[in-house]
Amino acid sequence: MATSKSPWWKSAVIYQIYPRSFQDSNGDGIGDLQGITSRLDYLADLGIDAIWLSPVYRSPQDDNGYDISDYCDIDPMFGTLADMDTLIGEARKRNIRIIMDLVLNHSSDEHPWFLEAKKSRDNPFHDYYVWRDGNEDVPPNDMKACFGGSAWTWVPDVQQYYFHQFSVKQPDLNWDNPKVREEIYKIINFWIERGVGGFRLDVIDQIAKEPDLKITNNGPMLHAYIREMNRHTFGGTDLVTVGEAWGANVDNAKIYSDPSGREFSMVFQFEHIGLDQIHGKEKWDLKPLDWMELKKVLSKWQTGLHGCGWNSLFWNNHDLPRIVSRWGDDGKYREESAKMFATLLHGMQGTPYIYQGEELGMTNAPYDISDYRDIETLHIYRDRLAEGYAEEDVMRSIHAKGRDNARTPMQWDSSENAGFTVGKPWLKVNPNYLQINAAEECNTADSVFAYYKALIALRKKYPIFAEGDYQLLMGDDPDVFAYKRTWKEQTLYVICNFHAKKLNEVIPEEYRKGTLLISNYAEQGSSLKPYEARIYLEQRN
Ligand code: TEU
Ligand code: CA
Repeated sequence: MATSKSPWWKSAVIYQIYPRSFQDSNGDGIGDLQGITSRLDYLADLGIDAIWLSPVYRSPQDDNGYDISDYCDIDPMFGTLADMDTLIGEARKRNIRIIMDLVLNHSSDEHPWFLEAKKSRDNPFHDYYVWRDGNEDVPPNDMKACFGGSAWTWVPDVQQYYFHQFSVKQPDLNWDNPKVREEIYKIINFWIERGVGGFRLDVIDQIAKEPDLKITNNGPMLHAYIREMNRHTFGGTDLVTVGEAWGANVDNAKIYSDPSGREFSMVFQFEHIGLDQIHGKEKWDLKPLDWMELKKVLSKWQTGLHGCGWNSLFWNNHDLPRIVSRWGDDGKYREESAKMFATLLHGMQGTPYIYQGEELGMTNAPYDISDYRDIETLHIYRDRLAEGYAEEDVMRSIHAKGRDNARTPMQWDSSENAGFTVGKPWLKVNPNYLQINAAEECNTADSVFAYYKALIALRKKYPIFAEGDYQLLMGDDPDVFAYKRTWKEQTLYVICNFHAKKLNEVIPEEYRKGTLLISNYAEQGSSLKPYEARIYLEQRN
């Protein structure tokens, strides 16, 4: 429990659900809302406070729901508004809040606004989107879309190009049009009235784009738009709001998450996530993680926002590969490394996010290209082959970084399709579900699941997890990631071995003299075993 003046989300743990991959209830091979409701007891047992639900709105599913054609209805594939109300109500009974994913930078090209907008230049909806003149063969500039090709698509009926930062089916909304902003506030208030607990705002740093200047994120009007949205919707409520911002740095994160509450509760930023790609290139251009850099970056965010902003803490989401496969060991030390990463993150200040299956130590899924479904993966495969890359190099990148690594169905038990569906799953189940599944782990005292559960319980029990400051220890040590957190008469020592090797260096006695709160090994020596992690609590006087 945080202090009385602290908002609830400062001591909360948020669990992300990717609905199409969580639990299917009707055998069509696609996860749905009734499926999620049926698994709420599992989440209550884990101890989480809120669920961030990836989009379930009506959508043609070009980008798995991040292309919305009706913001105030549920896609029939996922259920109905009544199912959503049931989920919200059943979750509330278990003290779990539902956080909706708002995709406000763009809509689907099948949204009624866009269907109107592309009819004629004088259509009242035309200016809901971003258009530029040009001629059919020469786009306004050379900006590229995230999922392949130009960011500009020609519409013969209006003799103009529309702008899209993502796929051709995700036209960018024009936030400079006050009517668009009003419509957006209505949508947000619709969900607030339905009883949701907050919002995750997709690529929010890209809404104030200035395509003529080739500005995508952090446009000049960005914070003005966010503040206006805040005033007209969630401002002054106890809702949690988290802005996804690939372009955030410590300085602007303080603006986004200023404790005055003018913008958001926190931002979801990715600086640590880019540390295993070649600088200035794409995520597919792999380089080994520089572990010292990871220490530096995470520490910078911890000290940078202490007292003047708020961090989101995460390794995983629906766009990222699985952490044990990425930076840990998904073979021999799968469990130890999964627990070590959990310790490192959950010991920090901020709100931890757990992405479905992370609490089981789920791994990447190195499939053939024909087994992947993600629009981004399929594009990069085609584009890179066309550019002359060797197929095996492209596949190595996809196996390391492809988004479907995170999207394989949740592994519930050892029955067919891991208990995810009785039908044919939309994306292949990872064959390792026989060893890695929830049923097994819920019944095992030292499982990854049990470890996450214990970490969550510690955050609830000791306010120091939410409140304490941060100081990096053993900063020059190439193997140990250690830090201390101080609050009132308490100090927390978090000590982790990032590697598969047993270390020789002795951990100073001073760090080890408190009570051991948690560890991924049964016995603790003066040095660290492979991927060993510990948290000690020292109580003064
Ligand atoms: O992601 C933002 C984003 O920029 C991603 O495209 C990201 O760069 C990529 O996944 C990493 O390779 C958000 C959503 O999380 C993502 O699922 C959507 O596809 C995207 O926005 C468009 O809405
Ligand atoms: Ca279904």
